[in-house]
Amino acid sequence: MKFSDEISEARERGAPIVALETTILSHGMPYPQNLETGREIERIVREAGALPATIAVLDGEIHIGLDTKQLEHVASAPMLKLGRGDLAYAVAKGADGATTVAATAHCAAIAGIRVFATGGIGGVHRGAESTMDVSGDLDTLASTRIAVVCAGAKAILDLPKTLEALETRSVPVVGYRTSEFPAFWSRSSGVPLSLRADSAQEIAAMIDAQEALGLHGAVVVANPIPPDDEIPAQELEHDIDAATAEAGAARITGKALTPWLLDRLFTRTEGRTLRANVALVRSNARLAAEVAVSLRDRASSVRAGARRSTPPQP
Ligand code: PSU
Ligand code: MN
Repeated sequence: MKFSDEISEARERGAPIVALETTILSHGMPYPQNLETGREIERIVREAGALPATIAVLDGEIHIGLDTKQLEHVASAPMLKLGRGDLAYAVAKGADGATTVAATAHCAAIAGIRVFATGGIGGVHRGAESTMDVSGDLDTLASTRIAVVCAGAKAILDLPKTLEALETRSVPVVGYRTSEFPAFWSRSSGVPLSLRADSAQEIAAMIDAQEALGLHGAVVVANPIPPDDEIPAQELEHDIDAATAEAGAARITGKALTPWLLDRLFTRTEGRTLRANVALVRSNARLAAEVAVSLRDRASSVRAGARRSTPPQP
């Protein structure tokens, strides 16, 4: 693993860090909007008082924190799409690859990073009862200690089944100021959530408790897209159904399916889904940074409390 100077210094002083993934840039958005988005979310994380650690595999090395040229390379050059199961291959081959939620979560967790911002997590695809297409993100979240801030799961998925699968894996999904699972481009999915938090501090307390209880899975923070940027679900339903049918007819499967559907929706909606996608990633980056800052504040107040309660040495 290669840490950027900034991130290795941040780790040493316990500064708040937010991990960011690269598959959304390299396989989820066209160039140059992807590069602009990558830069902007890094800026948002900084503004909120944390440091952005964008993660990718370059020449077989896992980079935690990218410089300007590396981010540009990720956004413009061909990249493998790396799930957790592809990391070892990319490292051994000396390849370039963008990391999915699963691979980013794994790399962030082994780097000791506790908070990660993305767009939407992968999940159970529509028609999974026959295709068995379930994103590797779900099993990774079951066994990886990280908090993932997302706008729910992409509405191209089967959202009720995705939530069921998370529940089976004991992955808590906490709505941020909502009691509904958000549907990525839309705020509402009609699928209720039983856990809700109304501040970054509450989320940080939950992450600390998850760790204190010895639970090794992720916490999923579901942050609905800001109201001004959302596309109401009923306006998208037809395009999603049509794009899903087109993918079936064109026999698009496996790793290619999610990027293909996102691209089809971008075209079908004349860029509306991309604008919404960028807006929700920005909002997730901001909330993730606030959570990372709260976690740092909690840790420093624990240390200050320990100092106060230590009896003076003779
Ligand atoms: N959200 C987006 N765009 C994306 C993805 C999520 O807005 O490109 C990516 C994430 O990296 C996620 C991956 O981990 O899609 C899931 O892919 P699959 O369904 O093949 O597991
Ligand atoms: Mn899949």
